[in-house]
Amino acid sequence: MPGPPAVVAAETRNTGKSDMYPIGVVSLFAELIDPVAQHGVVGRACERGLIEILHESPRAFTSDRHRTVDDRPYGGGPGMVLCYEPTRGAIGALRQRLPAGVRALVLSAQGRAFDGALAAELARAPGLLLVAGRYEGLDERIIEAEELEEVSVGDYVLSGGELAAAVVIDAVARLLPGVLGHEESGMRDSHMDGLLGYPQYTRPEVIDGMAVPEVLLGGNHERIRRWRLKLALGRTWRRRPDLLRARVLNEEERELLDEYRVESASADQNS
Ligand code: 9D3
Repeated sequence: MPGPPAVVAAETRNTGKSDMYPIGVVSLFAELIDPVAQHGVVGRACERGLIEILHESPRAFTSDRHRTVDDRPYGGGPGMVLCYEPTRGAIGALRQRLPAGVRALVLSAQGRAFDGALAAELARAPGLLLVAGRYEGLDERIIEAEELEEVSVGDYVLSGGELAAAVVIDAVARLLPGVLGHEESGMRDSHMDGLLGYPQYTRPEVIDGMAVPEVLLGGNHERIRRWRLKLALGRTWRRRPDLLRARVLNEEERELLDEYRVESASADQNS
């Protein structure tokens, strides 16, 4: 049931509420970001006026007959480069509609790695301006003149910045006041922060010979809490030791992780 586009042209901006978080997006392909703004947590935040996503295309700021937005790179080489004038035109139009002090980012494979700490910083800003490149990138002078911060979403090559912009929008929106319901936000500031998730199960109790762990059926909430914390610690230790090194463990957590290690060592011997 896709409704009207949630990513709207910049001139159709709503009346700005004080608790509204505006996000400007410069992109040639707003259609790639729109699904994120139409569904789930971000979709509801848009509907409720907690965030607003404004879009401008560099295409609208061309003056030649062919609406040229890109050109060949100086020095030669493959691909095309987004041109200075149309891109700055789109950025300028959005800046007029955004408050002073927005964080201005360009999504780029050459950027600093996006993570939860940066998402939290961005959520504390009065709004966000995201520039999504296509082709081989944008003319470097756009980044310099607009003082854009270069941000990457991971070490792999995408075809453009739009999906990365959608990732940033989703991660930031979840941290804005009022965006998550009580149940969801309760999960956020829990003691499991900075750890991978624990295993989840739902009905039926046994399927294809695989049973739900006994502890989860008993209703002993303290045992369940400790089992989940142990599994979260164990998985993080095995899969993401970098996350564990960045986190201080309390005494209970150290004990539970030691238990996990002992149990997984004896399990290794059995296999
Ligand atoms: C070395 C020449 N190019 C590789 C084909 C560099 C390059 C240009 C353009 C690499 C990627 C892109 C398009 N990617 C993005 O715009 C992008 C991105 C990414 O590719 N990976 C992770 N995060 C991001 S944010 C934007």
